[in-house]
Amino acid sequence: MIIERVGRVVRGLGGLYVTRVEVDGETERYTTRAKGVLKRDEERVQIGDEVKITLDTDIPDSAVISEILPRRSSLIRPPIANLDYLFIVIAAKRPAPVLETVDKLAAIAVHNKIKPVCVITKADLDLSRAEEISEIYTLAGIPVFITSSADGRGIDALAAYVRERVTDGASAAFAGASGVGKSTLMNSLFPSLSLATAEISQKIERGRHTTRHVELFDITEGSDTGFLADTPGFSLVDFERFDFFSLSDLPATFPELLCYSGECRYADCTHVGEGKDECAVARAASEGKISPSRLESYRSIWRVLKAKKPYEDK
Ligand SMILES: Nc1nc2c(ncn2[C@@H]2O[C@H](COP(=O)(O)OP(=O)(O)O)[C@@H](O)[C@H]2O)c(=O)[nH]1
Ligand SMILES: [Mg+2]
Ligand SMILES: [Zn+2]
Repeated sequence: MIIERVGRVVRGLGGLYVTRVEVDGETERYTTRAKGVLKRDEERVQIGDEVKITLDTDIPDSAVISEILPRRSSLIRPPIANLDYLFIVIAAKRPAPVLETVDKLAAIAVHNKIKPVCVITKADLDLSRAEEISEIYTLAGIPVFITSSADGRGIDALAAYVRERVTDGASAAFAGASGVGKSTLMNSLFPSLSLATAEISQKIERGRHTTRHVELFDITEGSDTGFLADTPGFSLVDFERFDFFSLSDLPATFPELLCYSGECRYADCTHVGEGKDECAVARAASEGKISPSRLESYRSIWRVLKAKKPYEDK
């Protein structure tokens, strides 16, 4: 008998996909192939996709993804569809915090209508730096959690936030540079996940980059579950090619700067080269109403997008 089901792609498996399906309150997982057209670049199946699968109950392993349901969002890095929350992870120390990566990820999230949340890890190594970073993102209107998997700080508060919001099919991913402690943090939040971390991989003498693929995990049982993804860390080089949106999309991704841009002297103020006399955004930064580091990131992204050739501007 041929049947059709709707489910969510939770994992890639060497060209195949694991699709999670709810049937009468029971969770089933099918290893599925993608129909031919769903292997091509633009239409390629992504982890997080809601899909229709077709299978013949008389033939084992016959499940095929026949349709991708409309996406709420789709990211390139990390490669994942239908995210509702992006937890942007930065370490207070080791590796040294680079705020521009946080700002780029937050911009990408906002552009894709995904809610950004800033999570500072390793507060045990430098609490005062963690607090400084926290102030920057609080001022930017982004929720912030200061955590340490070493001493347990902030873990319960973040777990409660995740449990309350990432439910009923909602999904969230943890993203950030390699080694900031994403996998360790997810294990602290939800011990049943038991994700591989650099700590563990050193013990078993493998390489340091332990999270290689995006995978969605259920965080509760049944149909009201939320999904949580660990993602491979990226290097700063990945961010050099900032090909996620165009220059005209940039202002809306820094909402707190927009509050002041109406007061700039010239309507076409870029907030990049202009001084405090002309630019109300520069003025607000000098007065501490917005964080200078956020404005710096804005300017740096602006320059990258400005330098792109028009045909790349999509
Ligand atoms: N001191 C300290 N080290 C941590 C903390 N969280 C993670 N680490 C260490 O940071 C390293 C990288 O962690 P991992 O979770 O694999 O990072 P990922 O690449 O972001 O997934 C490991 O050696 C962890 O033990 C923390 O809160 N405090
Ligand atoms: Mg990891
Ligand atoms: Zn301006």
